[in-house]
Amino acid sequence: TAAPGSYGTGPEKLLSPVLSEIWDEPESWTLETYLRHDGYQGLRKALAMPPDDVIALVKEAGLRGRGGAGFPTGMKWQFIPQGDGKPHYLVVNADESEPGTCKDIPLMFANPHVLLEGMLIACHAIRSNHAFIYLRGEVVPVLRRLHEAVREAYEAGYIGRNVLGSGLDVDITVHAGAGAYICGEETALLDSLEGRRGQPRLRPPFPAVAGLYACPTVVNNVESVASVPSILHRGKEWFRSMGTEKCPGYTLYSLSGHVVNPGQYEAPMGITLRQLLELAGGIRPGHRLKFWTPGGSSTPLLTEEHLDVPLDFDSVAAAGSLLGTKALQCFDETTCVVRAVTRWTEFYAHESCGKCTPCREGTYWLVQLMRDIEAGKGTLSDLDKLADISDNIFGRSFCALGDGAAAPILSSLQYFRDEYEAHIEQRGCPFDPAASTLWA
Ligand code: L3W
Ligand code: SF4
Repeated sequence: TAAPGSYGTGPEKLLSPVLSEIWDEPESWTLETYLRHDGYQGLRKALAMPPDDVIALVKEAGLRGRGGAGFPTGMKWQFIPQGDGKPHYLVVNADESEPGTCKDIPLMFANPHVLLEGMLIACHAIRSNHAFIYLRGEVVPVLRRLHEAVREAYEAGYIGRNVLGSGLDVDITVHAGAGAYICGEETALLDSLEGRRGQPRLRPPFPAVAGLYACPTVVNNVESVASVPSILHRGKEWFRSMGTEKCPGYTLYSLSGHVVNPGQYEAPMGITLRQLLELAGGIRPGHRLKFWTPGGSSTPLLTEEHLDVPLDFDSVAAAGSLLGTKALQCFDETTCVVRAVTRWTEFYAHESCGKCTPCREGTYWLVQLMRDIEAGKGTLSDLDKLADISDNIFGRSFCALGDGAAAPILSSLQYFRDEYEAHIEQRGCPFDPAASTLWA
């Protein structure tokens, strides 16, 4: 493990373990281990500061949301009205379900206390007495670990009445969802938490104005909240010494697919996929990168020509995609792009909540067309239909799921139209499915 710092001179300098610093420690998830590594020191500092100063510090550190959109965390906290007489809520979005996205679950599993500490700091900042963790329900081991960490923190006086003698009262509730991807959308999550069917609400009003039980609510991703304690403990200059000017700090990049050593790589914002692959042993021997996703399957595909794009929100957007959740799924030249996109399209059609017509109907038709093309039963005019339906979903759907469904299709047509045409002309898939099998 290398000390946090700027990178550029060797592979070991690329890593900045902060969130993952104690993951390899024995029983890293216990309060005892966390306290041995400066645990809850950030909270102590925060409690000695007025809430607005905490918000200003997080804002000046430049932390941007790690759940996909990159919205400035401090600014979101600042939206919460003061003196409005209503309860304020903090809700942590732990419903990690985006294909390829796998950072929040290991983070909570290995070090649940860093999340709890971040939540307590956020509650102090936004003047909230009740925070929730909305966890993807399938991950029962993480649910148990969170329950145990919350119990430990209550017993030790970090959660509950008069936290560390500061006068702050905070309760934390862990809630397990029931397995719908749409409940990762912040307003659907709130509906689900209130006991209703999880479907997105119209925004505005944003949750900061009318969120949980129609009260001002901050909804933050797990990694965003877990990044806060070290900012309090080590300072905004330290945080800003890593990453880029507009996108400071470190983050978790999740490498998967045809990579020699897939896993979590914690590095400064703005590292490139080429550098990450160097750390991860590269693409499997004898093969080369064909396409990849910067942030899960909702983000437009990129190719080998984008290996040197800095992985920060602005640079990836300038390259025509989105950084999203930093789920870097890498596929080598043996992968049929039509097959990969078909699987993702089936996922979105299955997870569409049905509230709006472009997504509900459009994803159904996209699946029919993609399956036909993959099976060699498509026609060239189907490619125009695919693009047309995708255009009618993208930007015309009620929430981001629709855009996410259209993104892999539109980008794969942009970069690999010849491969779609080959399926049509050869009346079948030109690839050997066994060749691309991961870890065959
Ligand atoms: C108050 C305003 N608040 C914006 C808040 C808003 C939200 C945040 C960002 O989607 C993306 C999506 C996925 N007053 C505000 C305001 N806010 N204006 O800022 O909002 P937004 O709309 O830019 O994004 P979002 O709805 O949070 C997130 C993409 O991330 N994504 C995610 C994948 C899935 C997971 C998962 O499985 N856990 O994260 C991947 O790319 O497609 O585009 O809080 O309230 N004026
Ligand atoms: Fe539901 Fe899809 Fe419309 Fe979102 S875009 S509201 S998931 S139907």
